[in-house]
Amino acid sequence: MAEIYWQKEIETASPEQIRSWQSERLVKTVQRVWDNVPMYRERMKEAGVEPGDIKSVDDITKLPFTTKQDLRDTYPYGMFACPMEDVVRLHASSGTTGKQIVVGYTRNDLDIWDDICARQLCAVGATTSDKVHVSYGYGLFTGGLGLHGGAQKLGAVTIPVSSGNTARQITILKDFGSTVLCCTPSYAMYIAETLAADGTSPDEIPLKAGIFGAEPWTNEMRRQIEKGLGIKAYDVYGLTEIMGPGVAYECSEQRGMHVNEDHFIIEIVDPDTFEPVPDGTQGEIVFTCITKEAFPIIRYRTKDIGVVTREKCSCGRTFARMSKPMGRTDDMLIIRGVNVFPSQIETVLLKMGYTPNYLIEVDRVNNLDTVVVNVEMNSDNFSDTVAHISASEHALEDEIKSLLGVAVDVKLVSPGSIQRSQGKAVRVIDHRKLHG
Ligand code: DLL
Repeated sequence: MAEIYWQKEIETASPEQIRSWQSERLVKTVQRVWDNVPMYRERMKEAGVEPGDIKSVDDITKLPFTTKQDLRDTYPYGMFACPMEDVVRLHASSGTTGKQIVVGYTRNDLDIWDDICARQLCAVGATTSDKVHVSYGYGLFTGGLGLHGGAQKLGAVTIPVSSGNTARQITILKDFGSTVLCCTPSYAMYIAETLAADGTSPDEIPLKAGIFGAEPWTNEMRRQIEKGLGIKAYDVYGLTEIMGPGVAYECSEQRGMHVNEDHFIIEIVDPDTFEPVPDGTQGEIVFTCITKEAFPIIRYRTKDIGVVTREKCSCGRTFARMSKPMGRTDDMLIIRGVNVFPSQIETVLLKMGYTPNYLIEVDRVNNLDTVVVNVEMNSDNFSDTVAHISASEHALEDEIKSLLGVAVDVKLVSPGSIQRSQGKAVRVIDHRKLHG
């Protein structure tokens, strides 16, 4: 497929040009937050830094980090860097715990957001002839309106379906002839499953590509979605605090997501010492927004774990690429001293022929952490014989133990018994937190 760009000169700019944009924009942003956001001014004073000390992108490490707690402490509008008259949209995110956080956008911020989502759409081959079916939730969540804005700016036919009512999603896919689907990967799996149950072959719908993100998903899951929907599935990354979807986007090479470096600076830091780590080393992803007017955030610790590379990509884009985040530091399970991400368990399950319908339950019994991985059987590996089920459970337990080094109990459950998700899937229930 020929690569299509939305803003070719920017997406293929030289590394020197990108650094020069970043330096110029970082300097301006630091001055903007110093002038308008008391929290940043205080933090910078505490760190002994003034706007004049920030002359280029190399000086970014002099600036203090921002955390979700800072956003909660300044709730709702304490970190806005422009007068409320200039704000034209609010979004919010509650996360799994704690008070929600509120972010704002000026007209210019929305324009940039539309552009970066249009870059994503072009990178998957979408043009004005495409029909973009947006099944991310609309509302305070950024998924729906984010991709919607990109599709509309691109000039594609935008179909604002939002999430839920899966039977209706399928009718629309068929009758309206959607060609690009945008939703969470777990919802894409559910749509594929419903399509199969409906007796519809993927060849009967014109869908050709999907833009899936907002939660971790593995390459094994990508293959199942591609098969189930008869499409090519692409990853998209983003978070409310930074912008929403489109902070980083996958191209046809599918070897990491290009970070929109003309708007965001990415750093990877050691999650314990917060010192920057070299490219290629795994760590916590940190972002700085350098063009946002309403909500420019400085060195935001995302808690997502990933790797960045600046190796050349054959798609022609020059922006650095980040790996699929394997999970968040707060989703990492520490099981008897071993660190495990749910996505690593998912990789094993899918390799062994199961579907990504699973639920991990963690508990503490007699001061010992226990983990039960509930996994759905499917038509290929279904059995109702106790001996057979038990042998399959042991085979999965052995594989998880040998690949990840942790002992878990696997419980095979009947097809369809694990709740399906229409947005972000719940993969873990931690009974320890619920008791505590
Ligand atoms: O999930 C924004 C979004 C909407 C991204 C639609 C992509 C598509 P939040 O609700 O604030 O925003 O959640 C952000 O979701 O810190 C990651 O932990 C996770 N996440 C987002 N995209 C990916 C991805 C949206 N592609 C949090 N892979 C982030 C893995 C992802 N995790």
